[in-house]
Amino acid sequence: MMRFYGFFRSSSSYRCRIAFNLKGIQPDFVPVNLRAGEQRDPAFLAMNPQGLLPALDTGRGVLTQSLAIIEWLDETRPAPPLLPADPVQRAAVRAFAQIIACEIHPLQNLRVLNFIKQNYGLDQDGADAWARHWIAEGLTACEAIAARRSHGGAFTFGDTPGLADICLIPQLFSADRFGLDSASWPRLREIRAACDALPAFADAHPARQPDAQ
Ligand SMILES: N[C@@H](CCC(=O)N[C@@H](CS)C(=O)NCC(=O)O)C(=O)O
Repeated sequence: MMRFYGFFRSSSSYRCRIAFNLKGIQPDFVPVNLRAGEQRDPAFLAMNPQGLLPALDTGRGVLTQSLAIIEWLDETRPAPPLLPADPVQRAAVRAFAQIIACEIHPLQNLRVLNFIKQNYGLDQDGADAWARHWIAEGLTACEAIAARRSHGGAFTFGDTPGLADICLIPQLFSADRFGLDSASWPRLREIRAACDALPAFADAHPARQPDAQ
C-alpha cells in the first residue's frame, strides 16, 4: 500500500492530491504538521533529508518532489494522461508547471519566509509583501501564456486537465491566502472555475483534508 506524507495547506501536497484523484488512486494519508515543525523530525528527515513535503512511500522506495511524484504517477498509470503526446506541447506544459514550482513557490515557502524574517528584520507584513510580489509576478506571466491559448479549451493546455492545471490551482489558493486579488488574471480565473467543477480538484482542496485546521 502506498503512503502519502502531506499537509492540508501545503501547495506541493495539494498538487499531488489532484494528480492522485485524476488517476483514481487513494494512497494512505500520513499528516505531517508543518506548523508544528514535524517536517524536521528525525523520522521524517530519514525519509526525506530535505525536510520538505510531500513524500510518497510507494512500497518500493520513497519519492519526493511533487513534480517527480506526479510524473512517476503518469508514467506508471498512463490514463488519463497528464501531459500531451506531442514533445513540443509537453515541453510547454512542463515550462508552465516550472514557472510555478521552480520560480514562484520556492520564494513564498515557509522556510524562506521564516529566514527573511529572522535574518533581514522583516515582520510578518514585510514577509507577506515579499511573497505577494513573487506570486503576482509569476502569475502575471502564467496569465499571458494561458491567455494566448484560451481558444484551445477550458483548461490551461486544452480541453482536459493536466500538469499545468495541477500546479496552477494550488498556486491560486496560495495567492488568495496572501491576499492577492485574482481580478488581474481573468484567464486563470476561467481555468480555475473549470477545475473547481471537477471532483478531482474539489476533493483535493485544503479545506476538505482530514488534517485541515
Ligand atoms: N519543490 C518541492 C517543494 C517542497 C516544499 O517546499 N514543500 C513545502 C510545503 S508546500 C514544505 O514542506 N515546507 C516546509 C518548510 O518550509 O519548512 C516540491 O515540489 O515538492
